[in-house]
Amino acid sequence: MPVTTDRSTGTREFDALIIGAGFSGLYQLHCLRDRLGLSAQVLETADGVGGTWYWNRYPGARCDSESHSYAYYFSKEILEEWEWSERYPEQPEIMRYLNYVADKLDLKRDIRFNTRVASARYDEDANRWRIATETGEQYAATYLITAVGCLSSANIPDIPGLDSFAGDCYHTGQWPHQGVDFTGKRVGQIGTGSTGIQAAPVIAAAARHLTVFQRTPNYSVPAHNGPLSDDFKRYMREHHDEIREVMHSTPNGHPFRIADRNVADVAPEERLAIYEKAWEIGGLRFRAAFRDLLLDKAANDTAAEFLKNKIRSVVEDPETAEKLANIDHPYAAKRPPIDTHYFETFNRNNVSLVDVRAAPIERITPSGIVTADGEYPLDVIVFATGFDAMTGPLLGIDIEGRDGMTLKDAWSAGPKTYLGLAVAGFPNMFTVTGPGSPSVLCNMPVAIEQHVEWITDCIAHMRANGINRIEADPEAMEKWVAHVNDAANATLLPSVEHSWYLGANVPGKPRVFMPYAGGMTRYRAVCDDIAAKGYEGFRKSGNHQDTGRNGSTVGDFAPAAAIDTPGV
Ligand code: NA7
Repeated sequence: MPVTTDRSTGTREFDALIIGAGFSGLYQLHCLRDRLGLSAQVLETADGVGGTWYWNRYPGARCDSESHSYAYYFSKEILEEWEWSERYPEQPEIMRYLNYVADKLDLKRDIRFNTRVASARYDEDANRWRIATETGEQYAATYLITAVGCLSSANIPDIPGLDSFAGDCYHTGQWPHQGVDFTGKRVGQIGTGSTGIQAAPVIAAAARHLTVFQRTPNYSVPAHNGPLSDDFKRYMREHHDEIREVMHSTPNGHPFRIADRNVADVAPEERLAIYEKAWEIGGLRFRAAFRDLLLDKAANDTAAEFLKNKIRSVVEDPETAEKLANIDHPYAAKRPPIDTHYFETFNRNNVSLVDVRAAPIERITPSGIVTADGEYPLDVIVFATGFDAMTGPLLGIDIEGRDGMTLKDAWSAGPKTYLGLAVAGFPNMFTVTGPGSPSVLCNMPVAIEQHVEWITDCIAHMRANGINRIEADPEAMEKWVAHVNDAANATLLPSVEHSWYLGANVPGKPRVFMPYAGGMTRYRAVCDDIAAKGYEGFRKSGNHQDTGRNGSTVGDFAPAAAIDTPGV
């Protein structure tokens, strides 16, 4: 409920407005409304909760984090009540989970669905954020929290002739709710990232024919998904605290530790045995086999070679196998996919692979896709072409801070944030899992809980200390941006040319390594330290006695050399 509604303007006034009703928006609403007692409202484009998972309903959509770690850990009751059915949660099960949480915490009454935020403008005189929706509704609040997700802005390549296609076109991140019937259809799938690798086997099983258009070949490790045993479910129920402890003490927020050994520490036969075991276990755990896989190219080469040999051993046609295994980036330097029978799919006689790096896509016609090698007739095109990641959802809203500065202008050379949480010139605005934070390099719920709790504590601190305005100091922000760059450059991550971590998948997007690669444990410690020092590196104003240091006295962050294992 709004605190008040201004009768003359119809503006609904709140303490806090939250944009987005996914994992982060739901928890942020709970914290601000139920813990701090603020009037808070979530504005959400969709007609239900779920965020990224609401839209990503494509065939095979499943989380790559293991289900027992893909959950809120703030509530023992929720942990004890909810039971996942499989090792990796499928999209419909995640939707059931988020609806269960929203209902249990009675959140939906404070979420306005079917409401897309068009603009947010900071009114300095009133120290209020003024928000307008696409339908012209007006809102105002002291605090603005963006919970818009990192991968929610679909990227559809601008291929000539796209509009002329006579069949159906779908982007995996905007999938129709009624599903798509592929029976008897010739389907073309563009893209072989995590999404395409999940979707291809499921589409192939339903379609008359599937043509996969591959630009960059990709590694993938079997997920080994399956139902969870009763023993494992019992283990989960009885060991929440230990599981949380592992997730909070590893750089990537997953429920497993990264091995404390380098590739060079073991003999070649032992190394092979370790990789074989990791392949048998499957999933993202493979990359935890050695601690230096993302730090040392020679170490990475051993994993890359192992994985390429696996492709060759699975795919029967040698020419297809070579196209799939012709990978030129280090393993896990792009987001490493995990799969259920992806490479096996190319052994089906209704599946073919087209190398569009060798023969690029030239245009789309009414009847199919034309590459330099000729036309591929199609009834359906599936774009598994990814997202305008991290900045896309934020820049999709016209956000204007102090002195008329827009976020678009502030980020014209790439995103700049302090801790991925705040931007100089945008007071009282907090960006959950924003660029410059571990976000997509971490198991997302762990990153989300840390951010939401930090923001909640910060707002509580402001209210307890008479601070009515908090804003990142420009110098502290520049230091953080430099540290984010150093952290990335200490790893192999920025070495990949076509990577959405760098924004390279979107034409014209500035190439800046966006997530923080220094690891979640280190990041959490930095955030806690800054809060303990009275929100060091932030400018605060109000009727307060500032116990912390205002402005730019913030010290240097840990040097890049200290970054041992990146949080990927
Ligand atoms: P990704 O990982 O960005 O993958 C997109 C794929 O689409 C990738 O193979 C791209 O090739 C390909 N692509 C994009 N544009 C084109 C054009 N114009 N022509 C041919 N191929 C193209 O997105 P996903 O949805 O798979 O995964 C996103 C994240 O969601 C994932 O990392 C998880 O965190 C969950 P490229 O590699 O650019 O050559």
